[in-house]
Amino acid sequence: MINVHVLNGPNLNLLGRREPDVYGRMTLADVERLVREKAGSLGVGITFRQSNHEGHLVDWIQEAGAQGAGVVINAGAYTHTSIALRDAIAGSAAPTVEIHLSNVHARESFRHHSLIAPVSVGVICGFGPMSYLLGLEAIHRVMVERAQEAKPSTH
Ligand code: CA2
Repeated sequence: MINVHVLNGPNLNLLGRREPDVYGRMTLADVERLVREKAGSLGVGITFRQSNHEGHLVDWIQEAGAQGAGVVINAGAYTHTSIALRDAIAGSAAPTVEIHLSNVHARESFRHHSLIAPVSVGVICGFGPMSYLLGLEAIHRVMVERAQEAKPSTH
């Protein structure tokens, strides 16, 4: 079975409770419900976590890699600052999709640069909670393709 760890960084625990004009009214628990629903239809196992602490996110990326799982990560503001997260993604075997609720490119210039994008398979941003579902679908397809490529050919 394909397993995906959906990781959420700092302040995302506040989702739905502050800044609804930027991030919408759904809570992180609502987003988790949507992700689990979609994962059920894809037959994907989900681990869904949030932390305000960089080191926890590093530990969880390493854990996903060690388990052969994929990662969908909304690293929040650490996206723009964290060499530690970049190194964790680069050093783990976990294929990773970076996601954001907001369109970071339509916001302040300090949000335009991601330290983790170059070590991720791809980036999805600007679709609100749907970014999580698109990220899940993307990582699922990448992992299915990679598993097929790894199989010895029958002819
Ligand atoms: O758009 C995204 O998903 C972000 O990753 C959200 C981060 C921000 O630093 C990134 O540039 C883009 C901020 C997460 C803070 O979430 C809050 C949610 C509700 C209220 C306050 C903060």
